[in-house]
Amino acid sequence: MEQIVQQIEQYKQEMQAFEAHTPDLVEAFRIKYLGTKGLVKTVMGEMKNVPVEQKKAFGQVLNEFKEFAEQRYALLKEHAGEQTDTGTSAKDITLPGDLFPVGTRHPLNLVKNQIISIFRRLGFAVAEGPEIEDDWHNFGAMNLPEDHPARDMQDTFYINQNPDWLLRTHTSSVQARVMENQKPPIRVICPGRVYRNETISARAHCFFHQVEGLYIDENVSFADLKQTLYFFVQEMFGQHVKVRFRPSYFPFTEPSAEMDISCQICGGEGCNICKHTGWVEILGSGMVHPKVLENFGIDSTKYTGFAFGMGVERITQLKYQVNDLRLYSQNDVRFLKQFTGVI
Ligand code: 2NL
Repeated sequence: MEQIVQQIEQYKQEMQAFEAHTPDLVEAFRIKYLGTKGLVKTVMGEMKNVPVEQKKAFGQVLNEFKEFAEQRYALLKEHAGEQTDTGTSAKDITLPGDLFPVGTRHPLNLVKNQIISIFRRLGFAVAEGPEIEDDWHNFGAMNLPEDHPARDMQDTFYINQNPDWLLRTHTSSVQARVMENQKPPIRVICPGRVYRNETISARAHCFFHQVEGLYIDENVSFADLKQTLYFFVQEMFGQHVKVRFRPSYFPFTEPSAEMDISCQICGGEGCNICKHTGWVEILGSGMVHPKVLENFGIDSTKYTGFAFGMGVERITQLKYQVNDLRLYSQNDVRFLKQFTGVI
């Protein structure tokens, strides 16, 4: 087998050196290598002489040889005529060129940009921060007690222990940095990737994308929270959307509430997406806990604030009916291409 492999290598070198400036020469190449009595066919005939245990490896060599010959032929064919000195070309150079395939924006980025533009109109600035955080900015400052389950190794990816560095589990850490560096009034949203140690499935992933928001000033009330978030979903989903708030609990807000919108799939009639309730949860929110304010030297008797956090995947799922989280990171162009034309 070694001998024949060497022979193949030699043929490949010959093919590489083969020059064909005219269609006749290209045809000669085809007959010599790819014709019914060509060298590729001849070499393939050697398969019957190869011992059984080497057949698989030899098959691979053969396939690769055949592809090489075909590619070389295609290339010669394409360039034949280009270097003729007759002054005429086989190509019509006045034809319009081939269009470049144009990519699309990722659906998560489309939705993130829409969210940002809605809050921009309400005067929110955009802040970004590191994905690797320390314990204080991710947990401590947010009023999460030492024994809170979110701090558990099972839930959080730790990069280092003592001092603790971790992959941020929410973008509250960015808002913590804003509060560290700015005085109220503060009005920011923080979009970004966050990480949680989850087993990957259609409904859970080890990373997802959040937009959190924070508004601190004098006299900021729960009514402001409700109206801001109501405005947001109307801009995002349409004027007809209904909202409801349910009491909830987060260590960093008090009181806390989750916001549901009327199901965009069935219009509130009841379907699989809303589990036949007519409502789907889209975000968590609440009035910033006084301890969180005080952690940054903000006088909680003078200032109040509201905050919220939403998952970009969730909003995208509701807007575009994407029902498997894994699609977002598989980079399958059949999925991504469906968002062509959405700005
Ligand atoms: C959720 C819930 C929430 C916040 C995030 C926040 C940030 C600061 C202070 C207080 Cl700096 N709160 N963020 C508040 C309530 C809920 O997220 O389910 N997110 C996907």
